[in-house]
Amino acid sequence: MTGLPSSLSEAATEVLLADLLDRPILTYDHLLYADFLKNHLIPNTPFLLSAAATSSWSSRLEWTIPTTNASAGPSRANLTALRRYGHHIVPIANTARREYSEFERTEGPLSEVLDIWEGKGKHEEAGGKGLYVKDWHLLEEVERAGGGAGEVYEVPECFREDWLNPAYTPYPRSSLATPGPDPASSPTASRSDFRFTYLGPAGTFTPLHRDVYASYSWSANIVGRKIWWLFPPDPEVWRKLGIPALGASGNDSGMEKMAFDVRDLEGDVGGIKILQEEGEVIFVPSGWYHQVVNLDFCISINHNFIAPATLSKAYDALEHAQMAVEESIADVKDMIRSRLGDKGEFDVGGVPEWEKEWVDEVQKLLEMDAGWGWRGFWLCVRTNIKSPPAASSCSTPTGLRNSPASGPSYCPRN
Ligand SMILES: O=C(O)CCC(=O)C(=O)O
Repeated sequence: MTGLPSSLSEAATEVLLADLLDRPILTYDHLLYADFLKNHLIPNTPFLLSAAATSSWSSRLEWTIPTTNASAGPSRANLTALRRYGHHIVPIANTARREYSEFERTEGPLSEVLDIWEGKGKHEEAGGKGLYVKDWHLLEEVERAGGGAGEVYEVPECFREDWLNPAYTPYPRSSLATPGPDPASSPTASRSDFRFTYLGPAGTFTPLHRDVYASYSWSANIVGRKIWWLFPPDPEVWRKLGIPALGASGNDSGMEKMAFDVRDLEGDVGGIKILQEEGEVIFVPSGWYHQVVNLDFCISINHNFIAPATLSKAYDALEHAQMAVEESIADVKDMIRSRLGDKGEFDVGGVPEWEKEWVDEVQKLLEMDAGWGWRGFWLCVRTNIKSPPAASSCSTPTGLRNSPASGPSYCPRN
């Protein structure tokens, strides 16, 4: 891509493109909700939607400039068009600098990052070629300013039964007990929705991870190409990636051995390597680890979502996270009991006083650690049952829904 920085040499690009199979997963021009449900959501398998799915999006028309050089791809990024959002405070990862299991991260106005990429601003590394704007809540900011997400994109039909995001409601369902600053009082992007925009030069990347809450995600390339590695929840694959075995307790010990960048691993580690072309949308199944490298300057939009057909996965993930929190602060339970003494055994509405305090402590940490607790989970279920997000043609027939595991909203463990 002319003009914009890149941390990828031609040789590095060639290596990335080298062992790609032609279309290793199915690609559809259009996918009906019923087929999505039957063939991908419930079996939990990935697929691509072709660029036809995004061809009418305003962002694809406005944020791209057609190229004449075929080897540079059909378009290049139009950063000038993004300057209307220059005042947004965006999260910025420096993918050239690793910090523990993440990158060094800062926040700043989008206009400053655009300046650096366009050679007008200062950054210690020439052109800011490692800088990656990640998890920018662009759509929420647009809505908060009185606009509609339609000024940027339209959610593909098959992804409309989304229990995490406000695709068809005027305001984000920010009451889902997700952590983050109060949108009204903070100048920074809020954390209340799961609709993200990413932009960064060739070579910027997202390390190996799986998505929060056992959610699914879809990701659309507005401009540029990405390489994806997708790894199914298979014990043998996980072993090669250094991930503790499936079904191990919720305890995250051992995760420090997990690969950060799969390009550093030797031999065949399994999984699927996919080239996502400009305009295409990829579906990432729940619980699949994945890594992404930008081959060109890329702008992409993605949603994480939870669907009622597989609600029990989100329930299980939260239960595991709770077990991990309980294990990690087991000593706090004894401290509470000895502080309250006999008074703590006093029964309030069927639950001893010490247990109420312990449950509150666990839930507080769970919200910080897993992003939500049981209150947020059940609020999400109730909100979506009362006011379904999608037309009935795009929602799971009742008989196919997984009933969430029964029981009270929180089962204390001794
Ligand atoms: O595009 C990227 O860099 C990362 C996207 C991703 O990991 C996701 O959608 O879950």
